[in-house]
Amino acid sequence: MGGTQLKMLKLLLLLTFTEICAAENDISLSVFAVTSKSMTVQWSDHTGASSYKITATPKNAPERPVFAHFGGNVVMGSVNSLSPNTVYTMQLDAMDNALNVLSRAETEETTAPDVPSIEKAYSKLSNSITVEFTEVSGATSYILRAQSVSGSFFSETMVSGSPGTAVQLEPYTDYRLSVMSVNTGGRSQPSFPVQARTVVMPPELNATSPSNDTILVTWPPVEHAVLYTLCIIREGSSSRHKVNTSDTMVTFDDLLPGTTYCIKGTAWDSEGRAGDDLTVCMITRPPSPDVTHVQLDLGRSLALSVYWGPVQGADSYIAWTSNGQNCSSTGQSYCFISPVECGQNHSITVTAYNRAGPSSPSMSEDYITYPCPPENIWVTEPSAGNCSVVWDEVPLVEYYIAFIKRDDGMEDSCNTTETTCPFFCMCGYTYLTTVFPYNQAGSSPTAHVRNYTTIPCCPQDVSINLVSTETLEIMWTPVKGAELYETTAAQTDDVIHCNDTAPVCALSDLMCDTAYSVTVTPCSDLRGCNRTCKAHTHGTAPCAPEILNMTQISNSTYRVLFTTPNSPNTNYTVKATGRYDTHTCHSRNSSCELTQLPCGSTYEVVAVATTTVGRSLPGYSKPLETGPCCPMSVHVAQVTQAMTNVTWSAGRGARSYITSLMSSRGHAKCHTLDTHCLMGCITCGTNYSVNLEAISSTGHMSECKYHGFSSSPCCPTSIKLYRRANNTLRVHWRSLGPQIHNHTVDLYGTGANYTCNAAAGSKYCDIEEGKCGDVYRVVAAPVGQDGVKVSFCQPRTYSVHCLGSNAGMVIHRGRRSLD
Ligand SMILES: *C1O[C@H](CO)[C@@H](O)[C@H](O)[C@H]1NC(C)=O
Ligand SMILES: *[C@@H]1O[C@H](CO)[C@@H](O)[C@H](O)[C@H]1NC(C)=O
Ligand SMILES: *[C@@H]1O[C@H](CO)[C@@H](O)[C@H](O)[C@H]1NC(C)=O
Ligand SMILES: *[C@@H]1O[C@H](CO)[C@@H](O)[C@H](O)[C@H]1NC(C)=O
Ligand SMILES: *[C@@H]1O[C@H](CO)[C@@H](O)[C@H](O)[C@H]1NC(C)=O
Ligand SMILES: *[C@@H]1O[C@H](CO)[C@@H](O)[C@H](O)[C@H]1NC(C)=O
Ligand SMILES: *[C@@H]1O[C@H](CO)[C@@H](O)[C@H](O)[C@H]1NC(C)=O
Ligand SMILES: *[C@@H]1O[C@H](CO)[C@@H](O)[C@H](O)[C@H]1NC(C)=O
Ligand SMILES: *[C@@H]1O[C@H](CO)[C@@H](O)[C@H](O)[C@H]1NC(C)=O
Ligand SMILES: *[C@@H]1O[C@H](CO)[C@@H](O)[C@H](O)[C@H]1NC(C)=O
Ligand SMILES: *[C@@H]1O[C@H](CO)[C@@H](O)[C@H](O)[C@H]1NC(C)=O
Ligand SMILES: *[C@@H]1O[C@H](CO)[C@@H](O)[C@H](O)[C@H]1NC(C)=O
Repeated sequence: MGGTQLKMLKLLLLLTFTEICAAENDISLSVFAVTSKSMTVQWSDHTGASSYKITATPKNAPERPVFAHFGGNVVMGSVNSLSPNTVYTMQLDAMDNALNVLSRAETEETTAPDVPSIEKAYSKLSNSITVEFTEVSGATSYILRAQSVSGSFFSETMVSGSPGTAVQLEPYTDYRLSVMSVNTGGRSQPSFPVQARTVVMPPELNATSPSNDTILVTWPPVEHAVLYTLCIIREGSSSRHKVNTSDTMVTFDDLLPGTTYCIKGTAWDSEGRAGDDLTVCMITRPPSPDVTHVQLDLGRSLALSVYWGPVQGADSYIAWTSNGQNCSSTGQSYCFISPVECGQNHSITVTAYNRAGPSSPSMSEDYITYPCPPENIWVTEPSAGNCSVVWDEVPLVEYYIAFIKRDDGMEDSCNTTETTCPFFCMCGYTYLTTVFPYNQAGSSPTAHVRNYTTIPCCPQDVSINLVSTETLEIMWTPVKGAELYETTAAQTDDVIHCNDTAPVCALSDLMCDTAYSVTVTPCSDLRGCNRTCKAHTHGTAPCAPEILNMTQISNSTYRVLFTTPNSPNTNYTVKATGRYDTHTCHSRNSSCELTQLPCGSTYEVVAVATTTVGRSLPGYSKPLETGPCCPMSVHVAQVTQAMTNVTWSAGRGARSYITSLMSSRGHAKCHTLDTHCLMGCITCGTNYSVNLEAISSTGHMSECKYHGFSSSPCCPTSIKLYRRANNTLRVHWRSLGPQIHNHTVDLYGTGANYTCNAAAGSKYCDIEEGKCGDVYRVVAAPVGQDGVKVSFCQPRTYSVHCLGSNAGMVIHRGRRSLD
């Protein structure tokens, strides 16, 4: 028991006293300490007590009680001469001066067992001494007390029996050792002490394996040691090797690599006592492994798998690449270096490790990674359709495989050692190209993709329709890859007419009768426009002809003159549309004739040009009015010798008429709204031509010719009536004009009427029975060729004298003749 334990005991004591004082009236009793032969009790102070008596009565033994007396100011006392290992009833009596018992208390306790005795004390270990002692009855345990001879060390160790070991001792130090027995009552007195010395400490071996076949053992010198013994045993073997040395370092060589050796070290003191031993086990460094296989793995990222043969005694392995990457493994004989870059040419070594350190590295193994994909890929198209994928050369390549995928799924590829791959590239497609370079490590799992879009193809089925005379509608089926179509018409100085995404365009406001060269150019945003599309020519409708003038060239035919604004070979059609009918004429030059137009009609005349392309717009219309119709019949009736009554039927379209009778000897004319007219100044016996002009309200005139008219023969003049000698009457006249007409003379006398005829050329005629003195009305008239007598010759009245006068008296009652 050290000093600290004592102090604890004192503190306990103090606490107990405090409790006792608290119980003021009743006296309390407790056992403070026991030994094999005594028992020490303590009690609380009782007021008024002048002395205390302690009685120790063995409880189960026939021995006599033992007493002890103490003064009134004492609160602790011992009873001696007790038997060891015996239960005693302890009684305390507090008494006054008259020895009256004031108060009493009782308790029970056992005395400690008997004192044991040491038989032998020796040191096997540098920090302990083992003590063999005799055991005593009743002891529940023993306390081994060790005290350094110098007195600086004190320890008590509880042991259950013999032998017991005192521990925590200093090496190579002398100690005094004694033993105490213990039971429930307390501990006995210490035994007779024995002196013993601890042995030297073991050498603190420090084993290292500087190489795969050596173990170096070093230790610091042990105090009081003069010699050391080291014994090495290979694990799992029974052969051992012993080395004695006074040095503090031993090297064991020719050992197996990666193998554990245990080394036991013992130090000896000058008295030849071996100290305790210490065993250290150490493994030699592992042998170098062999790289068996290096392989590239294509996982999520490129990794290098390194495989090696496992070696004995290795805890872990580290594989190093020549560019400083590493991986390690414990347990498995492979590891992965990741990420590994493409296009590398390096070597790898593997080193095994155990706690002794690393092995020598393995032989290095070369490896290459697959080539990096070319940084730049591009597509060239030196001429339309002839494309090539071209790429940068990359190192460590055996061959390249280039893939070309068209956007409709068609694929093409090249396996080449060159850096170009030609392929046919159709217009209007997008091509995705990529290049994978290969070497024996394989190929990069990823590669750059370059897309290339060709210029869109020209639309194949461009259809051009003339939708109106000046508008062309162009339609085509959309082509792949075209986002916009530019439609141009060459005649319009390359003006773009449509820029549209729709496959239709209307070119309007074009010039008539012009051939336009229409080009549809498909354009894509990426590549621009295909300027090689061929033009499609289509003409516009002919220009509209204009009617210049219309001339009547016969009673029913009109010549129409019009402009010819179109190219030769254009057909022109003139169309006259009337209220009841329509007339047309065609021509390739600038005029045509409308025939059989009825008189007295009005027409709208329009000219239209026609070519194979189409029809022009109609030109402006011009009105055409045919002349009024000539009356169907004209009748000329002579009213008097100098006057005719001309009558005619109405002519369609005519409002007024000019009628004229013409002869070489003069003419007569009248202008009237009526269908008849009287005309004077007619010369008898003359042939007249009969003409009529029918005039419409707008002034159009038709000239009409009719059968000629002959005026009647002239009435004779200078008619004389006279009496002949033999009572006959003679009528004499002069006749005008040719003497070709017979004459008839009628005499209307107061007595009788007479008639006589005269042959042509004759200038008189005679009447047989005339009476003188009578008055006669004489009408001499020529007889026409038709035998009809001219009716309008004027009568003359004569009175015939009987007296031989030759001539009658003329009573003039007629009109003047034209002559
Ligand atoms: C009457 O006389 C004329 C001649 O003077 C003659 O020629 C004629 O014959 C006569 N007539 C008759 C009936 O005699
Ligand atoms: C053992 O020896 C090595 C080298 O000789 C030294 O580095 C190490 O500190 C030593 N260890 C001990 C516990 O002495
Ligand atoms: C042990 O190491 C040496 C070099 O220190 C080396 O030459 C030898 O090959 C190694 N032995 C084995 C088995 O690895
Ligand atoms: C490409 O060509 C090389 C050498 O000519 C050949 O070894 C390889 O198998 C070919 N690859 C393919 C995918 O055809
Ligand atoms: C092609 O490349 C262009 C730009 O380089 C990109 O915008 C386009 O999306 C790509 N097209 C395809 C089909 O990959
Ligand atoms: C334009 O289109 C034509 C016909 O579709 C095609 O043959 C030609 O290659 C294209 N032009 C270009 C430059 O691709
Ligand atoms: C049509 O588009 C082209 C470019 O694509 C442009 O040069 C041209 O001016 C456009 N024409 C019209 C009429 O918008
Ligand atoms: C009709 O027009 C033509 C050409 O202008 C001209 O030569 C001709 O004289 C005209 N005719 C008439 C009757 O006006
Ligand atoms: C026109 O004149 C011709 C003779 O020149 C004649 O036969 C025809 O009947 C006439 N027609 C009209 C309508 O006057
Ligand atoms: C013009 O008309 C003629 C006869 O009607 C026809 O044969 C010819 O084909 C036409 N020409 C054109 C260009 O219409
Ligand atoms: C002329 O003839 C017409 C028709 O026959 C008749 O009505 C008219 O009175 C005649 N005029 C004269 C002066 O005879
Ligand atoms: C004229 O009279 C003669 C006889 O008297 C007759 O023979 C002739 O036919 C008449 N001529 C005409 C034109 O009437």
